[in-house]
Amino acid sequence: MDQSATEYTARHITVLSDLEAVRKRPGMYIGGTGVRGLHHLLWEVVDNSIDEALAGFCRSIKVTLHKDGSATVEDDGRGIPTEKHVSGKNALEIVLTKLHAGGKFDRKAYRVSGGLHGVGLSVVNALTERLEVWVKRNGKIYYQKYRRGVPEGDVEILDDSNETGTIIRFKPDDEIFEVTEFRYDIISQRLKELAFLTKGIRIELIDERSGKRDVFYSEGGMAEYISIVNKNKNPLHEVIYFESKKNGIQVEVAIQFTDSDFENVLAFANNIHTIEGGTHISGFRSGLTRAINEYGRKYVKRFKSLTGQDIREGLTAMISVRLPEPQFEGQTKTKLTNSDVKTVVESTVYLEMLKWLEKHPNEANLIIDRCMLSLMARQAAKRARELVKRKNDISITLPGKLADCSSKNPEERELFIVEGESAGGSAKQARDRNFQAILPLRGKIINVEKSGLTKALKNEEIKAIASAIGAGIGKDFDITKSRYKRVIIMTDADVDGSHIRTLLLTFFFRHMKPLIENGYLYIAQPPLYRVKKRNKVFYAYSERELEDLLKKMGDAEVQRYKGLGEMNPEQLWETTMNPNTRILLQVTVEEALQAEELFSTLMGEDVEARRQFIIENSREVRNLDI
Ligand code: 0RA
Repeated sequence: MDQSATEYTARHITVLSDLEAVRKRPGMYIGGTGVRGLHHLLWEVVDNSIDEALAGFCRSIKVTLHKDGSATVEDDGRGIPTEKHVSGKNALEIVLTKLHAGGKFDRKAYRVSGGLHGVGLSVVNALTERLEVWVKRNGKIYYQKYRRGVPEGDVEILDDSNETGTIIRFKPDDEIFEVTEFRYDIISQRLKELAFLTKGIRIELIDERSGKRDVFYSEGGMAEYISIVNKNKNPLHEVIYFESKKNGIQVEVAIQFTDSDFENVLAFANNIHTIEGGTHISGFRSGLTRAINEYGRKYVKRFKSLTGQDIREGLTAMISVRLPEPQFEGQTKTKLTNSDVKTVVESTVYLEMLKWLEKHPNEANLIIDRCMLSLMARQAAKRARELVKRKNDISITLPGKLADCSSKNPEERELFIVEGESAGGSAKQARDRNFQAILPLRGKIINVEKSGLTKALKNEEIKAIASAIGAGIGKDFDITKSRYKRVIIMTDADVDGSHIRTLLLTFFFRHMKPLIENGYLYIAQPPLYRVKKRNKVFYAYSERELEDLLKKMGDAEVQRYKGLGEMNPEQLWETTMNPNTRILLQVTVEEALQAEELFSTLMGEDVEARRQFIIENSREVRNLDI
């Protein structure tokens, strides 16, 4: 056999085997084939463009969602290399077909965006029905197209051009993905986040399916983000911002203290939101605690040593680190574990913060006063808690409105938290009183994001929930004492219901986090419609399900449930409470955090935006796997 023919076959085989590996186990590369995996394709391409921006070569990115289900990402970076590779192939084809293309074209080792996704464009290519790429570089426009990862021809030159950049258009493969529809809400939220993380970059999002369009651009980046988050709070000073680079680790921090009771620290590693924290957060905390204590001891009369907790009450901050090989662990792979990051962040925060305090003595005093106040409040709260514990143990006096269940076996006991008296009444009739308890909430529960634990504990509804569960609250919470194995939030499928659900999620997240971490917290899914034809009855849990049902059944009698109270007890039992037929949504830390984040940060006090969000998402929670 002739030499070049063998070589061709060998090369051909590796490309095919890379492709097959990815198509056989897509989950290994993109984490799954649901909504999350689908969007990973887009993040992989966008992260490449962001990398060009971070390297200083790209100023704008445009993402277009097309009517045919494909998406285009366009940037004005250097363009993917189009030189001839040693193998004789065009580098562009190598980048798009070889796993970890290797050597000069493999940017994995030093890429700093998307460490979680960083799987390479060849993975995207392998999982798409078709992909087209245009590269403007060296005065030309290069083009190539692929089908399910296989080139449909060589790289061609289309035209001359004096611009540079890359355009990638791809359509996710419906043989691979369970869902192939890109979601505007998910994409716009992430692009907005990326714009704040990469100051100066312009990111445009166009949805040709709906006509929606957004442009995200932030001159001030993280500092601007912090001032938006704190828009409706009372900041004690201008946003503090600093950055550093040591041992290949780049650190950016924005800090602002407010007079609110809450800590809000957002952390990112290589642009990934590290929900589970990690070494960058611990470095930040110890650096900040050291700087403030040192300043206080040096310059403040009658100063008392402050704990990290005292210092962080009322603190809003954002930390972003970028490093070559990030390591992630944890349930959602969002905990950064590189140990050298802690040292670098700690020393940067300590030095820069101390320097800032010394330069701004008036603001420094305000901050120290604020921290001392937390210290006193903490000590007072501790005394009060001890008193309460002795006087009436929270777990002994059950709330009057609780309709408890009779089973003594904690493994099967369930608590339904229901909004309103009338829904509470239906639920009491519907339940299996052997193992299901009902706690109706009367008034609105307060927004714990805006008030501390002391205030929260004065709220009747919160007190009732805490005593029914009987496992304490805040630092004293002990999951092993929980009187129920499942705590189920059951609210109406309307705006008010979503609002209450969000408030409850925020409360549980802030003050009973182990309940979520251990998988005890659930959301009930009542149906939206009852569809009846002759004597057959069906339930629809979304608008789409209703449409599908009506298509199948033709003419039928449709009843819309405006609230749980409108269902008779049998219907409520069958659709929402019976363990054999109901659909429960288990709440994860990620979801609770998302609810809280949406609530407390980006939207702030923008009531209309918040209302709109709740309307759009009140049913979406069923497939919130992002
Ligand atoms: C490999 C090497 C270089 C750039 C890129 C890939 C690149 C990839 C994408 C994907 C979307 N936009 C992109 N922009 C650039 C470095 C090129 C050089 O050294 O000139």
